[in-house]
Amino acid sequence: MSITVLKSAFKLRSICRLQRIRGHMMSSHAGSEVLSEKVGNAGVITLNRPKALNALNLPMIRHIYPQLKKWDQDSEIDLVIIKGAGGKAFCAGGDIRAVTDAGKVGDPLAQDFFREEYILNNVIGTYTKPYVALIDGITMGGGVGLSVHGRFRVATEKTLFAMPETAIGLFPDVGGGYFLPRLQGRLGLFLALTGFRLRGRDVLRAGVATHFVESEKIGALEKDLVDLKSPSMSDVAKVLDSYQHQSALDADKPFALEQHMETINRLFDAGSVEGIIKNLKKDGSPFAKKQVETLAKMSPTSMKLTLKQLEHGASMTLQEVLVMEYRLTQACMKGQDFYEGVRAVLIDKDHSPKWKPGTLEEISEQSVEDGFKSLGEHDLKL
Ligand code: QUE
Repeated sequence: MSITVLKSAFKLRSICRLQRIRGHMMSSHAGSEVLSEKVGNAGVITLNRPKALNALNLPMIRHIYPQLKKWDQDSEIDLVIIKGAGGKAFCAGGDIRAVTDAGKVGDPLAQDFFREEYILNNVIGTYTKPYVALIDGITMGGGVGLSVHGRFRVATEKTLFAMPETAIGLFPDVGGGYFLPRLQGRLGLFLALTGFRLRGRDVLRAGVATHFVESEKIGALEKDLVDLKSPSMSDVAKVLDSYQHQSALDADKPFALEQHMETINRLFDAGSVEGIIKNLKKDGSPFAKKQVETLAKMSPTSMKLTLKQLEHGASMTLQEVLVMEYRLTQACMKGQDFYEGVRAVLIDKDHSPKWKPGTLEEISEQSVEDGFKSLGEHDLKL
């Protein structure tokens, strides 16, 4: 063997070893950011980045996805539970800052993150075993994608739900185009455009959660669930129903949006963002005025994309919606508002984004349509 061949063989081995070390570091890193364990007959996933409110990053997605696939085939596992560590959040969103950092320098993370996140959302939406998301705390954006497509979503008085993406120049993704238009009346469009926050029992009343259980009972509920022997969907439902029946907190408080639902349904039915804002201004009620103020802060481009996303999504499957949303992420990565929104809200925290274009009137129908165009071989495949 020549010296050169030996040298390159040595080099190759070093590279391989380095990659193995890197792989170990990545997996142990991810191992601490997500805990997965078998407890009784249950697979339990704990999102474990409490300081970041359990915001979802790519290593976490790469841990959860294969785990869920494996457990769906594992005869020892009868149900899956997903929860957040730290007591404050289930999951406050995606690690969007890392995504925009990558987008700026053309790093593939910007494509990989959304692609793999949506593939994970689809696995949850098509899971064959009972999937229980304990959304006991902040649940926004990416955290909604980890819960809302699952069979059971348990809210508590600590649940704070929002799809706030129009504030950062994005749009309510992770299947927002699927579940939002399926909520009562125009509630989903209202939540999508304004980023309105739902709390506690209202998350159930809106149809985002399937159950409401007091936070202090969540530990006992989890124990009862993992102790079930070969439970069916309806066995799991029975346990959740019985806990819900024992939770009377805020039971006689009306839905916070109840008195506004008729207004929302009428004013958000305009078919264009300009029309909705015109309707709200004409209405002139304190509630309508407040929504005009909120919408004035949102990215005009995001609002136009969002309206179309939900209109299309209303008659699409979850899979079709995720393909559409992946196209929209790539359009947002090509524009300016996503970077500017993340800067203003998550980096500098000045909450004064300078949107481009700055007004709805400046945005052409064509530029909105372009965001929905096929990416050809780069389209998301499910
Ligand atoms: C709007 C958003 C997001 C947001 C705040 C908004 C969002 C998101 C986060 C977030 C929160 C906590 C974290 C983190 C990100 O905040 O999408 O990394 O630790 O992910 O007003 O759309």
